[in-house]
Amino acid sequence: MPGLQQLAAALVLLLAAVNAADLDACLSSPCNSLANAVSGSCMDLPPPSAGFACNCTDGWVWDSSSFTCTDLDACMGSPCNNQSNDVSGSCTDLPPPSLGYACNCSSGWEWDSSSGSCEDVDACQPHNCSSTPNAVNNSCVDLAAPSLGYSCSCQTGYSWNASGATCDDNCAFISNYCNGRGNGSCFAGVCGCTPSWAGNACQFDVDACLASPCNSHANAVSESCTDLPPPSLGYACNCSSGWEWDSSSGSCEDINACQPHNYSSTPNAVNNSCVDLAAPSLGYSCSC
Ligand SMILES: *[C@@H]1O[C@H](CO)[C@@H](O)[C@H](O)[C@H]1NC(C)=O
Ligand SMILES: *[C@@H]1O[C@H](CO)[C@@H](O)[C@H](O)[C@H]1NC(C)=O
Ligand SMILES: *[C@@H]1O[C@H](CO)[C@@H](O)[C@H](O)[C@H]1NC(C)=O
Ligand SMILES: *[C@@H]1O[C@H](CO)[C@@H](O)[C@H](O)[C@H]1NC(C)=O
Ligand SMILES: *[C@@H]1O[C@H](CO)[C@@H](O)[C@H](O)[C@H]1NC(C)=O
Ligand SMILES: *[C@@H]1O[C@H](CO)[C@@H](O)[C@H](O)[C@H]1NC(C)=O
Ligand SMILES: *[C@@H]1O[C@H](CO)[C@@H](O)[C@H](O)[C@H]1NC(C)=O
Ligand SMILES: *[C@@H]1O[C@H](CO)[C@@H](O)[C@H](O)[C@H]1NC(C)=O
Ligand SMILES: *[C@@H]1O[C@H](CO)[C@@H](O)[C@H](O)[C@H]1NC(C)=O
Ligand SMILES: *[C@@H]1O[C@H](CO)[C@@H](O)[C@H](O)[C@H]1NC(C)=O
Ligand SMILES: [Ca+2]
Repeated sequence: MPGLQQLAAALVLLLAAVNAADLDACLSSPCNSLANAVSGSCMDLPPPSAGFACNCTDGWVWDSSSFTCTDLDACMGSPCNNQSNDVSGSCTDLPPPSLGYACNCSSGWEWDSSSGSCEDVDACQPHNCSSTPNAVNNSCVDLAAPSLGYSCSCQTGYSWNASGATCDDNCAFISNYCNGRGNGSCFAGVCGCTPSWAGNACQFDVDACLASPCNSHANAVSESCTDLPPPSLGYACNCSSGWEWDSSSGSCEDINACQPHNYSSTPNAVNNSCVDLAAPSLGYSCSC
């Protein structure tokens, strides 16, 4: 039956031709209408596959069984279980365009997507010590995880109080710190100071001139104030010519020209008859 054999051979050839014609699975441009696929990216797959593949936009990968762009589950291999300082089994797949994942980290660590690991939380990022009273600006030192703390260097006279995250006065930390300062006792974190001294270690002479008291005194020279040294709490003003500062009354008094000149020694004058002339005069007169 040579006719039948020829017919079978012709059918095989025909089927091969039909198959060859069907081979370009990209003819209808399927990638142009698929979600998250790149238009015009179709790739016909070689036989025996009758399928095609699309390029997918960032974060999506081609799934050759469903012929769709799918969001890959980056958590599939449980990658967080191998991290140090992670919470085991805590993986979160990141949505496209990311192909990555994030792990929950133990307290004191945080997920860093750039390094892909749990990193020690840097407590100095919000707390650079510049706004901590009596701390040295930008002196922050992060404490190693699991601690969430930090410490600041404190200015002279202060020590770091870790529980309050404050720079507290040395007298609260160092026993006998106030000895030799003020009255030797620490009160609410400050050495008790004897009169006219102030500061955490009684190191400042209280400036009695701060409020510019000489500006409001009659016959005083404005801004001429001189702070008197401790234990005085007072000040002295320069007075205009003819007046002088009297610390007992705290005012500029008319200079008494009769003090050195009682003129018992003035020839032909009446002894102790001196009369002081009113300021601004620096003169006096005697009865003769
Ligand atoms: C598809 O991806 C391949 C491999 O990354 C690239 O060579 C090709 O240019 C892409 N085609 C389109 C249309 O984006
Ligand atoms: C996880 O860690 C184990 C043991 O250290 C190691 O054998 C394995 O290859 C790691 N797996 C991955 C995905 O890194
Ligand atoms: C990971 O952290 C997120 C946000 O804090 C939380 O909602 C989630 O339950 C945590 N997952 C695990 C497994 O710890
Ligand atoms: C310190 O922190 C403050 C407040 O966050 C900020 O204004 C300042 O620029 C920081 N200083 C430095 C040197 O980072
Ligand atoms: C510290 O920073 C504060 C606020 O930024 C600023 O007012 C102060 O002058 C700074 N102190 C020093 C010693 O730089
Ligand atoms: C440290 O700070 C805490 C909290 O503010 C406070 O209770 C404690 O008295 C401070 N310690 C000292 C020694 O000042
Ligand atoms: C020391 O100074 C403190 C604070 O000014 C005061 O309360 C206390 O009475 C003083 N003590 C003595 C013995 O002077
Ligand atoms: C006040 O008097 C002192 C001493 O005579 C002098 O040195 C100083 O310059 C005077 N100051 C003013 C502001 O007049
Ligand atoms: C007057 O001054 C002289 C010399 O300074 C002095 O010896 C005398 O006691 C004074 N007399 C009176 C009454 O103050
Ligand atoms: C005045 O005082 C002088 C010296 O103290 C004395 O020598 C003289 O006798 C006195 N004159 C009168 C009138 O009291
Ligand atoms: Ca003083």
